[in-house]
Amino acid sequence: MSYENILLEQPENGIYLLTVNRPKVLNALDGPTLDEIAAAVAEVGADEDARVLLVTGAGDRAFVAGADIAAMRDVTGAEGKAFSAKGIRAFRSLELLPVPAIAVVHGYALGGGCELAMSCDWILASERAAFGQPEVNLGIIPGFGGTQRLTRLVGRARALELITTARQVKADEALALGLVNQVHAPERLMEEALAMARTVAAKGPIAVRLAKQSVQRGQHMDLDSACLLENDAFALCCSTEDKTEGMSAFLEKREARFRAR
Ligand code: CO8
Repeated sequence: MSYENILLEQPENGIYLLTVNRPKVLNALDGPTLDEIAAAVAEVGADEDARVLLVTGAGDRAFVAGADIAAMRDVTGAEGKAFSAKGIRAFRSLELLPVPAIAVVHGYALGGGCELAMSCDWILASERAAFGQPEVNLGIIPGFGGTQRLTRLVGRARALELITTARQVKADEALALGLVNQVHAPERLMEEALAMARTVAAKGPIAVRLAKQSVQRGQHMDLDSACLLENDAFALCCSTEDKTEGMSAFLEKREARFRAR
């Protein structure tokens, strides 16, 4: 499939790279871009050989500087609701992508950009990254799930402080808050992200998918239901050839050759 506002590439077997590609407006998200992100996520989700998705922004200034303000200025309440719902759907599909999605954030991740990053399973940031939910500066609130995901990631008090003051946090503070997993020098960021993607891609593919499903689905359930979900997923792992291969490889002191069976 061809895209105009994003790039979808496969730099290595099983590793996809989605780049939001509107650098002139710091990769701001308009309706067509959200549609393309949703379509790309569906494309990756349909590929049984997919192992990991990296998500980034074009250029060195921004991951994504938010929803496109020019596209939003004159929207009515109903149109704003539809635009917000489009983003919520696209980002939820990313969160529920069967394989891990890693946000690779250099520069600004503001508003919808911070929301996009938080919809990935975890975030790697460059030392120059800056995160924030500046929507109240514009007389709106986050509308692509930011009030919910930021709260779940950093807690209610910190989320409300950041959302109501519109304060930006730099990479080191984002790391301390638990918003990002790792911080790297800008010139090392993509190589570190690819190395992490390779690490994940080398593990048992069915196990990785079931681990993601258990965490993402289970975190919104009560503990007993969530543990039952894990219990079923564990049983499914035990029925795979990969489980026999992984354990045999360990006992025979060799590398496992997983076949996603
Ligand atoms: N939308 C549209 N254009 C943008 C955006 C944006 N979010 N961000 C930057 N641009 C454009 C600028 O207008 C500028 O265009 P031009 O060259 O034609 O003047 C170009 O990108 C470069 O930007 P700057 O010149 O401003 O670059 P600076 O380095 O001076 O500043 C900043 C960088 C600090 C990132 C600054 O551009 C900025 O503050 N951007 C806006 C950040 C923001 O407020 N983001 C939140 C947007 S609202 C949102 O995301 C809500 C999500 C939920 C929506 C729900 C639907 C209703």
